[in-house]
Amino acid sequence: MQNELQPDPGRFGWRGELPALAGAHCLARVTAQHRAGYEVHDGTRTFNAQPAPRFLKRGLDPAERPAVGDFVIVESGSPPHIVEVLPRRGALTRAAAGERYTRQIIAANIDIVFVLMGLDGDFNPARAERYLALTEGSGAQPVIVLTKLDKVEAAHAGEASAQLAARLPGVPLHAINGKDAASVTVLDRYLQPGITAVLVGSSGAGKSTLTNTLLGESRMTTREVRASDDRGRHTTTHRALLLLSCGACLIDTPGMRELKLTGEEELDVFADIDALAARCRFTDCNHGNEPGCAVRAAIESGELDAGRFRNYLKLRDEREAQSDALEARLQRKGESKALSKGLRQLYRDRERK
Ligand SMILES: Nc1nc2c(ncn2[C@@H]2O[C@H](COP(=O)(O)OP(=O)(O)O)[C@@H](O)[C@H]2O)c(=O)[nH]1
Ligand SMILES: [Mg+2]
Ligand SMILES: [Zn+2]
Repeated sequence: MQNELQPDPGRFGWRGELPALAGAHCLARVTAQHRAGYEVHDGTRTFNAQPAPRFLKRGLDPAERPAVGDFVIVESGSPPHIVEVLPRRGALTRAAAGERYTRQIIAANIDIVFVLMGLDGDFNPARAERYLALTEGSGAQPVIVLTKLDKVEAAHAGEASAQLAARLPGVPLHAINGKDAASVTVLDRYLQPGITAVLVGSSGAGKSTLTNTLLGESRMTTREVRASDDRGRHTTTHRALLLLSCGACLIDTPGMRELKLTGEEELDVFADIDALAARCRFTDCNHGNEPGCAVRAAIESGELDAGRFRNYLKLRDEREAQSDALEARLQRKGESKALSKGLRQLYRDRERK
C-alpha cells in the first residue's frame, strides 16, 4: 500500500546501527496506542503488540511505558509483546492531569514539533508560549503553523502573525490553509527523509486535516468545529505515526485539554525577559513598584508585550510548583525503592536460616 512504512528501518526514523537482536526479537516503532494495546511497525508490516507485564505495574511512571514514536524490541508470539523500550533521543512530555504528579509522553524520538493554531477563535499567543515551553527539552525544533488562512481577512492574518512573531522571537512561523496541498508545501523544508514531526494544538486546530493533506488521502478523521467557540470535538482518539511519501514520519495527536508543564522547563522562550530583569536596579526586583525596574520600563516603552510578561509570570509559577511536585515524587520513589530492597534482603536472610 502507498505510504506504508518501508522495510528499511531508516525509513521510519531509526538512526544508526541496528541493535543486536535475539532470534525471536525484532526492532519496531510504536505507531499507535489504543486502549487495548499498541500498534507497531517492524519495517515491513503493522501489527498489534501487548506491553510486557512489567510495563503495567502499578505506580510505574507513565513516561517509562512505551509511547508513540518509541523504538521498541518486540518478541514474537501470540500476541507479540513489547519487551523493551530503546533509549529515547528525546520526547515531548507534559505533566498529566490529576492530583498526583505524573509525566506523560506525547511523542518520542521527534525532530520537529509543529504547533498548530487556527487564525480563527483558536488564536491564543499565551497557549503558543506554553507549547514552546513544553517543546524545550524535547530535543525537537518548534515550528508555529497558523491554520485556516483561507477563513480570515488577509489583514487579520498579517496582524496575528506579526503579534505571534513578536512574542516568539526566533521561532519559524507559517500561515497555511491546511486543506490546500499547494499551501502546505511551505512545510516541505522540515519534512526531510528520516525526520519525525509531531502535530500538536487544540482540538479543531486542523492537525488531522493537515495530516490528510500531507498524506494526499483521508486517513485521519476530521470533524466540523462547533460554530460557537471554534473548538473541535475530540475526534482523534489516539496518537498515530504515519509515513509520508517524502520519507518523513508524522505523528497526529488528539487535542489535549490540559498541558501542564513538567517542571523541568528552562523557559528559554522568555530568555529576553530574564535578560531585562538582570538590568533592574534591585537584584530581587519583583517588577512591581520598584524604582529602576527595566522590565516595567520595557512594557511602558512597548518593547515588551504586557500579556507576554503576565504569561511569563504564570508559567514561571507553574514551573516552580511542578518542579516541587516532581522532586517530591522522585523522593517518594527513592524511598519505596529502598524499602523494597530492604524487604528483599530480609526474605533472603530468612531463607538462609
Ligand atoms: N477552511 C479551513 N478549514 C480547516 C483548516 N484546517 C482545518 N479545518 C477544518 O477545521 C475542522 C477541524 O479540523 P481537524 O483537522 O479535525 O482538527 P484537529 O482536531 O486538530 O485534528 C475541520 O472541519 C476542518 O475541515 C484550514 O486551514 N482551513
Ligand atoms: Mg484530529
Ligand atoms: Zn524589575
